[in-house]
Amino acid sequence: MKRALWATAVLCLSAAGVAQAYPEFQRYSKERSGRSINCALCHTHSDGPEGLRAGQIGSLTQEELDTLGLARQATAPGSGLKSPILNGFGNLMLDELGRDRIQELRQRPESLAESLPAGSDLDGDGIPDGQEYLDGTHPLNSLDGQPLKLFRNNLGRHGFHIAMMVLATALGLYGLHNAILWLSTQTGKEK
Ligand SMILES: [Ca+2]
Repeated sequence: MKRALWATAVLCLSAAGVAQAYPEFQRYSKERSGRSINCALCHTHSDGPEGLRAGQIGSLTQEELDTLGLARQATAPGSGLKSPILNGFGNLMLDELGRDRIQELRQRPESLAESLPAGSDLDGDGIPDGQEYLDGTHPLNSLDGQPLKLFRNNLGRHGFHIAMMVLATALGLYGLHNAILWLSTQTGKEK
């Protein structure tokens, strides 16, 4: 029964031209970075919007389907709508660009990064969302980023703590060295 309802929903959405994903962005990111990128770049489910699993159209409640319909009509930016089949990055694209601009960018996916807000960093790892798209790393996973960039950002953030650890270690070694020297001296006196 649920499968029949899902099939009906997909047919309706397909008729409205809204059931398909936009693979151009995934393809571009994958080709540019050489990394393995799937639909989870923008979608809730890694296999994309069509199916019965969580985050796919077939699993949506009527209320979520209504929200999906509204989100698909968000042609202009700033709608504030959250599509239930998109993740935070997909919904950022929808809210910042609107559907018309996203459709336009499908023809030149290399321009997506510069179209997103330069300061937006959804996972807070210090690498902007647009750059993660170009790098082929996930903009919602703070552990997924180019190692050198993550190292540099972490060093910048935790530089003070790292300096204190190095200082404490150096002082500890200095103290240990002096303690060994003192023990050696004492041992020599006893002989
Ligand atoms: Ca990031």
